Amino acid sequence: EYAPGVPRTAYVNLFEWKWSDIGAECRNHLGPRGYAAVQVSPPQASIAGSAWWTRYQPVSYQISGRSGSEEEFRAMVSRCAQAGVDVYVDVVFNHMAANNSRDYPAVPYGPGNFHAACDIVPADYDNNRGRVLNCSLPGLPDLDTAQDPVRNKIADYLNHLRSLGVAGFRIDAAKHMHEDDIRAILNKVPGSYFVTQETIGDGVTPLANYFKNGTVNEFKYIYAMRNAFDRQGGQSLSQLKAVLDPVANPWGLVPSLNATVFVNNHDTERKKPDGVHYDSMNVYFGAMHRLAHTFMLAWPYGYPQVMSGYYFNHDHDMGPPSSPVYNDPNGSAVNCTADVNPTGASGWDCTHRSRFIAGMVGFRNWTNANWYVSNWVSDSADQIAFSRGNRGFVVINRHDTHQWARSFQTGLAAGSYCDVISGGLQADGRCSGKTVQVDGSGFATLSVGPMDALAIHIGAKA
Ligand code: LM2
Ligand code: CA
Repeated sequence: EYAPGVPRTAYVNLFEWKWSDIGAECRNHLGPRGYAAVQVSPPQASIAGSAWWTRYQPVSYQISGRSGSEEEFRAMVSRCAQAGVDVYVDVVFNHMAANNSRDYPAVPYGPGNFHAACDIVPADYDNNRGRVLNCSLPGLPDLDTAQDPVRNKIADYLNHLRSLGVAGFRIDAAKHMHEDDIRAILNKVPGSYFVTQETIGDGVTPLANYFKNGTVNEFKYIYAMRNAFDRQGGQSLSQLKAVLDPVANPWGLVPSLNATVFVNNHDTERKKPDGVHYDSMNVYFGAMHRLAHTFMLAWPYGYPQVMSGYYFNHDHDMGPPSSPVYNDPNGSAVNCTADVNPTGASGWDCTHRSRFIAGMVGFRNWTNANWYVSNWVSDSADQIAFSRGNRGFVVINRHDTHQWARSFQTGLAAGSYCDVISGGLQADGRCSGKTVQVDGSGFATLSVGPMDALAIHIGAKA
C-alpha cells in the first residue's frame, strides 16, 4: 500500500477504458498501489467505428467519444487527483482522419492546413526524414504544424485539457512532426506538465532533438525485454545487465531521464513485422510477460508504463467490449481479476492488477532513492537477482522447469520482509505472501519456483 511521502514512479495506460471506470480504478487501485498516473486513450471526437484505431483519426478536438463525455472526463480527472493519480492524455495532432476533402469544419481545418498529399513508404525511414515528417502515415492527412493557425488550434486543445486538470501528454506520432514545431506548440501551453513523445527509432530521426520537448518512448528497451524474456536473437536474462549498462550502453539507449519505457504498447503487442513474432510481448505470453514487468519495475532505467487494455485477437480484433467490472475497494473483482489467463471471454486483461506488477510498483517507489543495482547474481541464463542497495531485493526465475534455491546477499538490513509478489502486507500488518528472513549479514535463503519471482523492500517489512 502507498505511504505518504514515497514518490510515485510508474504509470499505467488504461487503454480504451471509459472515463467513469478510470475514476473508480484510481480510487480503488491505482492510488492505493502507488501508481503516479494513468494514460488515457485519445478523448477527442474520431471517425465512427468500433475498432480501437478509430481514435487515432480525429475529426475535431471536442472531448467526445466512446470513453465518455467531457463532463465524465472532468469527473475522472478530479477523482484521480483525489487519489493522488495524474492523468496523461494521448494527443493526436500529426494528422486528421482519412478524408479526401481535407475539410474538418468542427475545428475548423481546411485543405490549406495540410502538407501536400504523399504517403510515407518504408524506405523513407532509412533515408528521407523530410518525407517521414511531411508525408502521411498511410491515408491520414498530414497537418502542416509549421503554420501558426494550426499550432493555435492544437494549443487550444492542449490548454483545454489542462483546464480540465490534465497533468501530461503522450504525443502520438511525434517523430512525424519536426521537434521545433512541437516546441512551438508547447510554448503556447503554459504551466508545467509531463510530456512523452512517441518516437520509434529509425535511420533518420535524431531522437535527442526531441528531449527539449519532454521524454521519448525508448523502443530499444522494449526490444531488449522481448529478446531476453522470449529468448529471441540468442538473448537471455543474464545478458540484461550488460545490455542496460548505463556506461557502456552498447545499444545506445537514450539517457534514463529522457526515457519512458514499457514491455508492450498498443501497437507493438499487436504487430507481427515478420508475420511470426510479435513486435513485443503481450498478455498472451502469460508468466513471461509478467516477469518482464517485474524486471522493468525493478530496474533503474526510465519512467515505466504498464499497458492494460482489452483482450485482443490479432487476427480478428473486434474492438473493446463493455467496461471491466470491479467492485470492492479491497481488490476483489468479477471481470478485472489479476493474473487470469486470457480467455477472450472476460474482455479486459487488467495487467496492472497482477501482483507481479502492482506489487512491483511499490518496490519501484520504495527503492527510487537508490538509483543503482548491486549484488547482481545470475546462476543460469534465465535466472537473475539483484538489489537496489539497501532498499530492495528481487529474484527473477524465468527458467521453465527449475526452481532457483540458494542463499542470496540481499543488501538489506536484518529483519523479516513480506514478499510483494506472492502476496503483500495487509492493512492489519499481516503478510499474505511468503515471509523472508534476512540475517545480520544481509543474507536470506530463498527458493523461487520456475517462471516465478520474489521481491522484498523496506516498505513491506513483515
Ligand atoms: C501512432 N503512433 O504514431 C499510433 O500509436 C498508432 O496506433 C496509429 O495507428 C498511428 N500512429 C496513427 O495515429 C493506428 C493503427 C492504424 C490505423 C491508424 C488510424 O495502427 O492501422 O490506420 O491508427 O486509424 C487505419 C487503417 C489503415 C488505413 C488508415 C487510414 O488500419 O489501413 O490506411 O486507417 O484510413 C489506409
Ligand atoms: Ca507529419
